[in-house]
Amino acid sequence: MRRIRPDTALMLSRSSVGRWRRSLIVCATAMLAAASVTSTVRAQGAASAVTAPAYTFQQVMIPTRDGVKLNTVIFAPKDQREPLPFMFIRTPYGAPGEKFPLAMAYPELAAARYIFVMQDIRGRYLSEGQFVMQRPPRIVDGPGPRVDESTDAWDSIDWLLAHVPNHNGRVGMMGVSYPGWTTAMAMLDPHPALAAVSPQASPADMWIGDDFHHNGAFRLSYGFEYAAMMETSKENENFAFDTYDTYDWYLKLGSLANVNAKYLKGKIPTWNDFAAHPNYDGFWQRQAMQSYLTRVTVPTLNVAGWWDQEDFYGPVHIYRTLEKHDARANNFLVVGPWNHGGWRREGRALGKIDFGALTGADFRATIEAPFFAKYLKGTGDYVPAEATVFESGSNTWRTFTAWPPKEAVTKALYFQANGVLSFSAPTSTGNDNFVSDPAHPVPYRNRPIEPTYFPKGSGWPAWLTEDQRFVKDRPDVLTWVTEPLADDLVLAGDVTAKLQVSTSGGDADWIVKLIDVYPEEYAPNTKLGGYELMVANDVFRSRFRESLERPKAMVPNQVTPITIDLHTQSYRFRKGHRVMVQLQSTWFPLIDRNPQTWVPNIFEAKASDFKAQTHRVWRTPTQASRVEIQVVP
Ligand code: PG9
Repeated sequence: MRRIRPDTALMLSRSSVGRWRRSLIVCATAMLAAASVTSTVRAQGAASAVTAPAYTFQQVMIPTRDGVKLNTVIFAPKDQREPLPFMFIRTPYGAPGEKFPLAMAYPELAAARYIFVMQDIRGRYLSEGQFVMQRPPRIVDGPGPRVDESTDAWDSIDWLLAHVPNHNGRVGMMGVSYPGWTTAMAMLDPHPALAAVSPQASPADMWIGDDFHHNGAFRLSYGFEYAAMMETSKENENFAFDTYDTYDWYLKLGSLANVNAKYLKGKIPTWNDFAAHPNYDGFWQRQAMQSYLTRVTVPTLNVAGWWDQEDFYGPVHIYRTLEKHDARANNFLVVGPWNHGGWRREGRALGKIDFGALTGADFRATIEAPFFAKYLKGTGDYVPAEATVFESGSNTWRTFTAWPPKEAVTKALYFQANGVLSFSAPTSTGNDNFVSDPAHPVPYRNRPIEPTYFPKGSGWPAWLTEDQRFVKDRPDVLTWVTEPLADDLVLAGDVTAKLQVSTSGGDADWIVKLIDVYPEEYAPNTKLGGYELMVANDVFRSRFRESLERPKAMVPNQVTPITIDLHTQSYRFRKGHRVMVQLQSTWFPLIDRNPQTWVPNIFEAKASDFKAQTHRVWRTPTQASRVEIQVVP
């Protein structure tokens, strides 16, 4: 097993740790030697310099209500004279040590002066207690555990207010992904001093749409590798693959029952939970945030990335659910052209796609820092927009008074014969079909598929922007495409696939991808000629079409409606580009293989249950398969 201690990157999502750790360490020595650090960020198009003071370091064990002590580090400006607010981050990835290059990780906030506090959550790294993956909120005044991430945040804030000098009585919390989720947990039942939060890429529901499943389809490579990394020891420990291309490793694994039989031996609680709870039962429902999001307790800046490979559903869902309770207009949304946590980096490009500006630095300087300054210090004249979204394609930031925009209208892109996609419904009957063979699943990204957290670099962080031409010659991928667009087509809002499908088997997965096809001659970058960029996508496992809790077999060869939420986007398909829809049934090894015969629990399927089946996608005037998109004029 390879052990990686991401001690310099606690605030970042796990998947970005490797890259950040390397770049931060390279600069750390020089940076820490200097009394102050200057970092240049672009703010609303104009270059401006921010200077961070030097910070002191202190490490303490904060006691919580059940006696468990949490390892906590505190950085305060060395020259602090005035009372300052706290900026509090709770992480499972290891609170940093004294040499942490704070001003590189948080240039704008470090320059703006906060008392930074970073803490190992219960059971991780140097904290006491037991780690529970996404510990569900306790039932207030009810039976069950008396502590959760919300009480740990509360108790820690109480302690900080009593023991750290020269604070102004206000606390902000923020974090990306797991630390974003701990931020959201703290806001559910907030300490009175908690004055502003920014949950960034926080998961909201691990069965519906975040890291571990999408619509019940299990995210095998992510779920397996993350659970093993988190629960093999108190510190991150990557699973030791003996195969570089994990596509081969997972295929050789065979049935998911072999994971415990051959490798994990029942020792990883989260894997055991995956296997014991294949459906949307009480286990997942208790953990999901939906039922707890009943009020906006403090000003909340929700942040998401359009190409987030881990948690895109979560932050958008949290925003939308809170919005129903936001009478005082304190709930805001920002979505940029980022992968998981991409806003903590420059944000100029993702994979081969260039967004024309330092979008991460722009966000931090013009939205995040002013947001916290307003609510934690009462300074500045920042007025948050309801929704700030980056429109990729035109590469511009846009603001809206609601998301999706009130003015958006729904248009349908219909599947037609001969691979045609058009805005008019089909007039004749037919279907497109393919054989899906679990022995030869379609790779979700171009092979070789390195381990998700491969220390020497992995295609995982940017896979959603990969050129989809790599599956062009697969007979088990269906494609429909429009003519070149006569005008720009501006998608701003939700994307939904409405399919009419049948299968010769007892179950099937449906993966739909909405794609922007660049012109063959693409002047801005000739190397992107014909590029196929995924704009929206997701998977649906047929067994959950009628009920997420009680799965049901498909009736062989019966045409069945399936609706797939492809989420939401802000994207300008430029004139001359074409719009494409691709449909396939496997996305391996990100999504586990569906045996395609009926078994009650796929985690217990036998090798002989996996069978090739013929899947059909129907297009008739009355049963028209289509992708609906919300567009603005
Ligand atoms: N996506 C990661 C995660 C968050 C919460 C639970 C499980 C995984 C992360 O990057 O932190």
